This record gives sequence, C-alpha cells and structure tokens, in this order.
Amino acid sequence: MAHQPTTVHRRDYSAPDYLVDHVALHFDLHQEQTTVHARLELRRNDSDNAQPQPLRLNGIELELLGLALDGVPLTQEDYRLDAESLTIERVPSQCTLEVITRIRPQENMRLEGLYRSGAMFCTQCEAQGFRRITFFLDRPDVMARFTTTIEADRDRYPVLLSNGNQVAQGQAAGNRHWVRWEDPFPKPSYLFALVAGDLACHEDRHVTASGRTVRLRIFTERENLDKTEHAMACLQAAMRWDEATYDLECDLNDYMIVAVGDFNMGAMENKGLNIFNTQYILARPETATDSDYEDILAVVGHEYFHNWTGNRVTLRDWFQLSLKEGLTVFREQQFTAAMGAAAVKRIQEVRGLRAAQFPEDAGPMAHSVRPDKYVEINNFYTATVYMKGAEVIRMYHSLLGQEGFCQGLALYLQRHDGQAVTCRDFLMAMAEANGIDLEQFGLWYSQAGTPCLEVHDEYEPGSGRYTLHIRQHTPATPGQPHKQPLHIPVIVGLLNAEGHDLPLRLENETQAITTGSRVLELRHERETFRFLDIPQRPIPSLLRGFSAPVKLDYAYTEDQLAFLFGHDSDEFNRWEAGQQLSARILLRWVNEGRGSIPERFRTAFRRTLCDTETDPALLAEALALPSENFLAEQMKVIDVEGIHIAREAMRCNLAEHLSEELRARYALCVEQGNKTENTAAAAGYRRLKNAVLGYLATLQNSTELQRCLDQYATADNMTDALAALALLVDSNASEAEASLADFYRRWQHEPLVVDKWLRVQALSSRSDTLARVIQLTAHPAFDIRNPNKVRSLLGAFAQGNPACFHDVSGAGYTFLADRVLELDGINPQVAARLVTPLSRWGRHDPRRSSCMHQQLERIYAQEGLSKDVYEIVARSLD
Ligand code: TYR
Repeated sequence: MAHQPTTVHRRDYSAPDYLVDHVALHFDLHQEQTTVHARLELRRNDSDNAQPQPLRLNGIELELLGLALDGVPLTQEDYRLDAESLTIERVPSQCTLEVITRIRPQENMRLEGLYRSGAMFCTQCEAQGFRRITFFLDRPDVMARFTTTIEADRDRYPVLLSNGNQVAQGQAAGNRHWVRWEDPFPKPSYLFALVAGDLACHEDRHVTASGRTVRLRIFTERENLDKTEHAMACLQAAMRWDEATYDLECDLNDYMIVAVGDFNMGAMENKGLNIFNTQYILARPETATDSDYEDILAVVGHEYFHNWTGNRVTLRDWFQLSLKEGLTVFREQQFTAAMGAAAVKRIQEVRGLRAAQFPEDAGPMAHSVRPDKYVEINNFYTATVYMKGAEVIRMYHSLLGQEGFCQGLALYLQRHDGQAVTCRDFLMAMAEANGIDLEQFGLWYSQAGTPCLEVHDEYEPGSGRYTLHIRQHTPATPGQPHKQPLHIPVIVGLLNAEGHDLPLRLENETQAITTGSRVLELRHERETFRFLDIPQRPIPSLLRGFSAPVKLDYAYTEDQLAFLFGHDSDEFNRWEAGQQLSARILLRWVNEGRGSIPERFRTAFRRTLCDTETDPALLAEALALPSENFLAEQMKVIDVEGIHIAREAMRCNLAEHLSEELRARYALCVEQGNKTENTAAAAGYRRLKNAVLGYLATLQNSTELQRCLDQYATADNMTDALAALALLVDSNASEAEASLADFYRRWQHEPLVVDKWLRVQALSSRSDTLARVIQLTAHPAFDIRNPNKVRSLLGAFAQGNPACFHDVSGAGYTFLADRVLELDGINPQVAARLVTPLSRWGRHDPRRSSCMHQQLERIYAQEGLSKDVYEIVARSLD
C-alpha cells in the first residue's frame, strides 16, 4: 500500500457549509457514455458566519465537461479539482450551480453509482455512490428535492424510472425518448435511483387504511415476470402490517421495485423505487427453496419499512447507520414473526447473530453498533450494525413493552420527520415517551464486545427463598480496554419438578406475577435477585427468547439441560437447552476423545423425532446439531478437524441408533406434506423431512442413497431437489456426478439456480472440494464480476465450509487471497467482504494461523490496494 488512506472520525462531524434545496438532473444515456447535467440550487447553511467557507463537492472518476455559476461559465482559475472533489473558493450565499459530467456506466464494475446490469442501467448510491454520478454534497444530512429527466433509446430502454411521480414525457430526435420524474420528498443523495431498460412489469395495488390507493409495480427482465407473485404478496402484507402495528401508511401513490442480477448487497430502499438483488424477488416453487421464500418476505418487508425508518427520518452521518438498519431489521423481524412461526424465526436470528456477529465482536474488526471511525464506510454494513443493532432495539422493546415501544417510535417519527438525526435522538424519544432514564442503556451504542453473564444461584428450603446472583462482564476490544456495566433486560422463568413455570415474586413485592416469565433489569456489575415462596429448588430458564445479545454462563448439569429441552415453556429456550447439551457433549469429544452418546441425550433426541404435536419446522431446528462454526466459537484454539469429525460422528451415531424412527418420520412427513394445501405447513414438513433425510444419508448404505436419488428425481420443488442433491454430492457416490450434471443441464439458464449449483459444491465436505472450487472458477457458470456468483462459490466455501477451507496445507487460504486480489481490481466492496475469514487467524493453531497471517501480509503488500480491502487487512494485522 503506497499511502495510507485517511480515517474518518465520528467526533469530527460538523454541519454542512451549504445545503441543496433542489436539484434537477438530466441523464443522457448512450451505450458508450452517459452525460449528466445537474442543476443545483444551493444555499449557505451558516449565513451568519462572516467568513464564508469554500464550496466543496464530492465527485469521483467524473469527467467534468462544464461548470457554470448563476449562468456564468467558470474557467479553470475559478475552481480546484482533485481525485475526490471539486472546490469553488467563493460562491454567493444563494446560487445556482450547473455541472455537466460524463461517466461510463458500462465500465463500472464496482456496482456503485450508475452501472449496467445485463441490458439495463441501474444505480446504487448508498453509501457514497452518488458522487460517482455527479458532483454533489454527497452526505445524508443534505436533503434536496429531486427532479430527474432520463433520455435514452426508445427500443432498448422503453422503461425509464426514477424516484417519485412521473410528471412528463416526450419523444426526442434519433429514435430517443425521455421521461421526467419529480420526488416531492426532500431526500439525501444516497436514496436517489434511476433505472432504464426493456422491463416487464407486474402491477397490483394496495388500498391503505385511510382509503388511498397505492399502485404497486415490480419490474423485471421479461423472462422473470412469472416469478414475482410472491414478492408482490409480501409487499402487500408488509404494507398492511405496518398500518396495523405502527399506524404507518405508505406516503406515495406509486411504489416500484426493480430486480437486478448484479447487486452488491440484498436490496436498497431508494425512495419509491427500491432496487433489489433478483435473489430477493424472484421465486417459483421449482426454482426457489422455502428459505428463499422466507428471505424474500424479510427483505421486501425490510426495504418497505425503511420508508419510515430510514427515508422519512434519515441519518445525520454514516456513523449512525444502525439508527436506520438496526431499527428496520427489528421491524422486519417483528413482521416475519407475525407472518409465521415466531419461535423458528427467533432461533434462526440468534443462530445468525452467533455465527456472524459474535465472532466479529471478538475479532480485530470489533466495533460498536455506532462505530467511532472508518476508512471505508462500505466496510461497516456489518453484522454488528445490522444484527446487534436490531438486538439493541429489541431490548428497548423488552424494557418498554410493545405499547411503550410504539409510543416511543411515534414520538421519534413525529419529532424528526424530514430530518437527518442520530441514534441519541432515537434514545431520547424512547426515554421521553416513556418517562424513563435510558442514559446507561446508551452504552449499547458505544461499547463493542459481547457481554458475558455469569449466573449462580442458591436455594434455602426452609424459607422458600431462591436467589440469582448475576455478574456481567464485557471483554476488552481493540481501542476499548475497559468496559462499563450495561443496562440489560434478562427475561427469566423458574421451572418446578413437573416442568411448569412457578409464579414469581421478588423480595419487596407484595403480589406474585402470575405469568411464567419476567424481565430482570441488570444495571450493575453484580446484581442479586431474590424470589420468595419458591416451594422447591427450581431450574432457572434464563435469557428467555434471547432477551439480550450476551453469552450466558450458568453451570447447568446435563440432566437439567435435558429437562429444559423437554419442558421449558419458552420455545426458544427449549431449543437452546438442546443446543447447549449437544455442544457440551461434542466439545467433550473434541477435547477428550470420542465417547458414547449419553442416554439422556439420545432419549431427548428420540422424543423430538417422534413428537407429532409440535410444529415440524421447530422440530427440525431442534434436531439440528450446533454448527461447526458455533462450536469453533466455544474453543480457545479452534480444532477445525476435531470439530468436524466429532460432529459427523454424532450424526452417524444418532442415525444408527434411531434409523427406525428416522425412516418412519420421513415417511410421515412425505404423507403429511402430500396431504396439505397450506404452503407454510407444507414447508414445515419439508424442513423436517430434509433434516431427517440428512441423518439417514449418514448411514451411507444403498437404501438411503436410493432414497436421496428418488427424492431428487421426483421432487416438484427446489427445496426437496436441492436438499437431496446436497446429500448426494456429500456422499461421494458415483451417482452424484450425474445428478450435478443433470441439475446444471436443466437450470443453466436460470442464474439464481446456477448459484445454488455452485453453492452446493462449495459447501460439500468431500476432500476434493477445494480442487473442485478451483475448477469451477473457470466454468462458464462462474463470473467473478457478479457478486451473487462470488458469494455462492467463494463466499460459501470460505465461510460455510470450515473443514475444507482450513485444510492444514493452507491451500484454501492461498486460493482465497488470490481471488481477493483479483476481485479487488474489479469490485472492492465485495472483495473486502471476502477477506473476512482470514481476519480470524488469531483463533487457530500455530500452523494455520501463520499461513493465514502470511496471506494477509501478501494482500497488504499489494500495490494500489483499495481502501475497502486495505482497512480490513490492516486491522486484521494490527
Ligand atoms: N440499505 C440497504 C438495506 O436495506 C443495504 C445496502 C447498503 C444496499 C449498501 C446496498 C449498498 O450498496 O439494508
């Protein structure tokens, strides 16, 4: 790295010197170049200040063709241009600036700003893409009204879209046409969007609670129009839910979504014109799995909910990112929980948090929910900002209840509508609406690291007193050696010997709370909670529903865990007890050598397998052993091979002992699935069936192999076909190749299905997986310029296949570093995400960790490294 990029600090924030009241954009789209004519109506922000500041506009890789101030062309003496900005020393306190720039979207591989995806033009402006379109005050606290005119070839680009309402259109010379859009809502530039293409449209509508009709349109490439049904239904459900839950209506007459095949992230909430990765819109049962359907519900909901929490009230600066993302993820979680099995959803969220956020919080990239500094803001769209940010919002909710939370949100939106604000403004609204003090709670925004709760208990049989002692402790993280105690809601219940919740009365309370759970609020490093009238020593059910993003340390016996797994009234904690129990056994095997499976565990597992009362989707979660990554997190020095071997051995052992029950359950799921018309119920049966099939496949005999082949051959949906294919690929059976070839032949024209084909091979536990992944990078199906392909093949391999990626030869690391360097010259944002698995070098044995470290140093030494990759690598080596 030749020179060190600059670091931006939160403490350096200052209000903008100039504001933009209105901007008129004119895009002239051509195949080889695009000219952008921008007319900015500017105003000094600090007009009292006698010493006016120069006007500095952001702009990157723009060719400046013309510049005029209040109609007078400027010459080169009037302004300064550098790689990232345009500065005009003196401008009147109110003025009009016209800027003409030329850009080359067809060469834009970063997928930031204006770029091409297939045959269409589209934009991505969050966080700082707008400065790649024209010179602008590209910061979220500058909110302008936008008028956008798009001119393009009529045949290639019959559909021309931007934010707001279409107000005019016309024909132009040379078979061209134009359309003008006006967005009535002032917005920051990161919410700007433009799309041009030959697109098909699925149109429907939503009538709001107050009786207004909103026209809904989903645009896709023509061949995908038959895959938009589900996304449309999700959008309508999200609109209804936000009205019913928070009394929030869509504020537009037109709401548009466009699905594009090349996209760095999941989707983007541009005002009135969301742009989505096709992955989160397109679905038909033959092409998309049940989890794809669930993801679509979540992401469509998420982007819609941003319209209030993100767009109407936006961010003052990028350090506040979690203000919109944490809050919107939480709203999305509430929505999806309301649409389906809430416990299953919660389990998946916590699984995701532990897999992605806990390791981040324990590694070199650890940062608080509201970070203090960044080199490249794109690196801070992290699990911490999104997932832990959502957990922080959930804790407000646990402390205040749904009603108090609603009141707080209402005050926040009413007070700050149309403003660009901070996390603190949200906290103040919550505190004031509820008349409580949340000062200490604010530490959740500034302190990084995963807190640990150590819990001890005592029971005095004579007096019926039961005492919980809780100590909280947050480990040091880079730049934060000392931590203060946090305000933590811990939801608990106490179970009696029959497994029922006891009524809970704390010392100093006169009446027992009759419900089974209650919230304990921790504020000090050590707290004691004394419960009265407890007739026998209870088993505590702690942190119900995962009420705080912490690690819990209580010395449960294996008997107690098995008991909670069988009886806890909190479905999340029932699952959690099962996970703790199996993790405990697995880690013992890793550390002390493999033993037998304790009878109590096998009994609990059998009971779950034969349970016909509980939601099958929940049973599938309960039958899944903790992931290799989760187990790795529990070890001081990760034993990659040991974990893999122990986990596979346990799966095999369970299958051998319970093969009768597994076969019976498989048959029952098939039968029940065939009988049901209800799609959610059918998905639940499929999930359980495929979990069971996974165990049966470990038996490696011809019956079970045939079962997988049959399921693959007869499946009428992607969920079943892909589950069977994955098991075949893992099985090493010669039939696997034929199935893979068949799958590709059948689906090679569906990019999203090809992604699955790549992923299934990248995730295989076969010993030749790395060789196969290397081969696949040269396959026509792979394209390193497409982020979905990169994530499906390279991302899945490096993050989802620890046993193969961490091969002791170090070949996986070298391969990944090579791909990072290759991709860095193309799409730095995606390259930086790909490098993350290497940053965890410190957790591995000396041999692996030195190989990983070497690869990081090799990347670091590369000339012309992007800011994105530089930041991750530099912090990892620190
Ligand atoms: N704001 C988007 C969301 O809904 C995420 C996003 C961020 C999308 C940056 C694209 C991008 O480049 O979460």
